[in-house]
Amino acid sequence: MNGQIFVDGDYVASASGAMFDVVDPSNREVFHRVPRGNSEDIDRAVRAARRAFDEGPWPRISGAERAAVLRRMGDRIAERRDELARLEVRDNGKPLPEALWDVDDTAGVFHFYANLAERLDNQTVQEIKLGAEGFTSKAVKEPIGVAGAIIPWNFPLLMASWKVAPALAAGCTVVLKPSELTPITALELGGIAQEAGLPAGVLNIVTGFGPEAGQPLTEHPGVDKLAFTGSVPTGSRIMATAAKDIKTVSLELGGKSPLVVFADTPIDEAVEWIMFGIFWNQGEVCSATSRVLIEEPIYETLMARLADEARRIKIGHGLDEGVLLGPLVSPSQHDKVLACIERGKSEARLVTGGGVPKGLEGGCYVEPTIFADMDEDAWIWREEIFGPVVCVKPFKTEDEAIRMANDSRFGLGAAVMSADLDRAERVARAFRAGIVWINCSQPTFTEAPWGGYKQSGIGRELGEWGLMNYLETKQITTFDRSKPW
Ligand code: TXE
Repeated sequence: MNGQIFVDGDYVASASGAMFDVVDPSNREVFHRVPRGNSEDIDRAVRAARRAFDEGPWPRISGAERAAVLRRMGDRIAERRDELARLEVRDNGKPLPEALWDVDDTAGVFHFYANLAERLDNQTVQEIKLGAEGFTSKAVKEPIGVAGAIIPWNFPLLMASWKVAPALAAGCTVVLKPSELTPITALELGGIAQEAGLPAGVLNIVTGFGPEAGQPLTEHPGVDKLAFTGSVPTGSRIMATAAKDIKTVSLELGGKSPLVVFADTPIDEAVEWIMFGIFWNQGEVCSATSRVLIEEPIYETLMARLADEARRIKIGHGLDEGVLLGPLVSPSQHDKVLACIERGKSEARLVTGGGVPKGLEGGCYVEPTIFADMDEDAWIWREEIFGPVVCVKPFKTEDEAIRMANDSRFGLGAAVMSADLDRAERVARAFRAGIVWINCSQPTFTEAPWGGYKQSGIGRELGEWGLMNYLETKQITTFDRSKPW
């Protein structure tokens, strides 16, 4: 928390010395200031990363050696669990138990990729059988180079780990640009890397705004690969910029994920997962199941239960005991979500919520909000809101549910609930989405692939798929004259 960027192994002052405010969304007060990084800072960071990659040793040491550093980073994060979680609550607003969860997950991600780095030592060379006499061939996995990582504000530390840990495991070097709304915990990763013995230049962290720091990172010729999580318009801009010099990109973008509930689902379970699927992390979750489709026989009963449960959610400061819904991340997101809700009121029936909770007007709070009776072409049904707002519709048949669920430009998550597992599996296969949950919504596992179909993104993070993002495949073919031609 020293107001400096992290470049070439040390916290240093930014080029311009300019700073920007970090706001606590529970009271809209400025509680910290961080450097307003610009293209000069990015250039310095990319040069450091370039040197650390081109001259090594990081890409050339064994996976086991890299694993030891990653493991120490994970250990250090775990040791600082409470402090990092409290910083996250202050910066992002989320309830402490969820922030603790994030920090645990982050440590887990570093440990997981430490194991994969170790395994890489035996997996980098694959012999290939050729049909031609005299030739032998092999495929060799190599780190892709310098990775530029641009991340959002909904899981500030965890999103950093989803990119930094696999990139480091692969042998890449990294320039990380955290969201301007939540820069603090990601910036702490610099000190954690230092303590873990990560060589200078392998991880660099520049705070700043999208156009001033993010854009120069996407444009920089020294960057080989861009990994981005955020909105569709920014993802599209990054992809267009990357196209100029053919950088590899992976994108994890927005969603409007459906949750289909069949009438044979036990009502209590349906209530539990629908609520968690949209109200967890204030609904600021790319895979939030924000469109709920309920089979007609249980529609009225389930709607009544949902409205009742939504009204009972404890809203408040993330550090207060028993709070399930904290403030949204920032005054601008607060304004945006409230404007979405107003638009929703003009095209749907407001079942519950729809405003700022009484007594909490000083912070960026929004009531858990449920809309019903909208048309399928209603804006509120189709567009991502990224707040605690869910739209509910009834359906009559399995085919109709699948059609409505898939009728979206997004395809990140989708969920189905039914006591009939054959049907659930059938529907799961029919979804056009990258992450599908059966009889639950949202549980996320470091071992399993994460990413979207359609406009929800390109590529997969987490698991071994996340590591592949940071590896190139090289063909080495040898001709042996002594063998028959
Ligand atoms: O996103 P941006 P914002 C959605 C959600 C939210 C909306 C806007 O609907 O309401 O996006 O949020 C950096 N070149 N999601 O404005 O702009 C920026 O600094 C390079 C969904 O925060 O996508 C930040 O670090 N970088 C999402 C990151 O991009 C640029 C999570 C994300 O910001 C840039 C967040 C540029 N030109 C928002 N402009 C999810 N999928 O989880 C901005 N950035």
